[in-house]
Amino acid sequence: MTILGSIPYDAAMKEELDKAASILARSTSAAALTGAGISRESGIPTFRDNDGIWGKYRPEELATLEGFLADPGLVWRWYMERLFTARTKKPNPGHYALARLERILPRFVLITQNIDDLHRKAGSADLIELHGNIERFRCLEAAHPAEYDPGWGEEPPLCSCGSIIRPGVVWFGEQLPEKEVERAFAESAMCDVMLVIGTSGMVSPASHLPLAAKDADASVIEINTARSAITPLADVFLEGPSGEILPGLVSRTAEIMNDIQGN
Ligand code: BJW
Repeated sequence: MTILGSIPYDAAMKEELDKAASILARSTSAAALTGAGISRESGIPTFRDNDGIWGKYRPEELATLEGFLADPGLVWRWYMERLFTARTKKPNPGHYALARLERILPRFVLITQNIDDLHRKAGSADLIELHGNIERFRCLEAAHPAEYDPGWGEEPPLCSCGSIIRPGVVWFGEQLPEKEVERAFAESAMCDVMLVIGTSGMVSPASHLPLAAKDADASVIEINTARSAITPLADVFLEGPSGEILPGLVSRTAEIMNDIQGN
């Protein structure tokens, strides 16, 4: 891994950014894995930073099936509040840059752990949502999908089958959606470069995807405001906010692609 040494920060950063852009510009199959950090500049808190969600709330009470069964109303109200907040948030330049990357690279798939829908709002089309989506709901017993209804109240509503409706997100101890997780591992094993953006790499199985990419000889480019569990794997580590770094990285990638094509 190249680390930023004693050379001035801006020069070292430019060199790293060029290196990352050059890898991306030559890729034939790219993937990205995003986490909560990419949405922080949209005003959505992360989970494990100092001001993160798990510093204020107990995951075992709010993000497990056991917690939901113990107090369905508490969990329901928490997700409704987060749903209404998420709806007021807009994609930031990092989300838009990834949507642009999908348009310029020959092949690009975006794998996200986020439930906030901001990648889709930014225009990313080939999107794998590993942990569900805050806009989706299903019933507990039969997994019948449910559409959000503005008439819903403070307690989880009932499905037509009689079972209670739960948020369509993945809680701790639950399996990830099978098709999504299978495709995410398949894409990771076949990509030649994986961008890893704004994730602490603490939660499995998502945290295994960069390893799967690395095992298949892909380059790993990480963008994060701090070192993470993924950093030791990274070929290039771009330290800083993704909303600032990604637009420049994608523009530089487009320039190099143009040069390669002789334009
Ligand atoms: C920036 C930035 C900026 C900031 N720019 N960067 C023991 C018991 C039970 C289970 C387990 C166990 N040990 C392991 C497990 C498995 C468990 C797990 O991994 N737990 C670990 C925490 C230990 N995983 C699971 O349970 C998963 N299921 C599973 O494995 O099934 C099989 C199984 C079953 C039973 C037993 C064992 C295996 C399911 C995981 C579900 C995760 N769900 C959540 C909540 C989703 C719904 C909701 O939002 O309410 O998903 S938890 C939360 O963490 C959320 C996230 O998607 C996920 C990952 O977090 P992320 O995105 O990495 O955020 P942070 O906050 O951690 O990091 C932010 C990063 O951004 C930081 O690095 C910052 O520096 C950076 N950053 N600003 C760039 N501007």
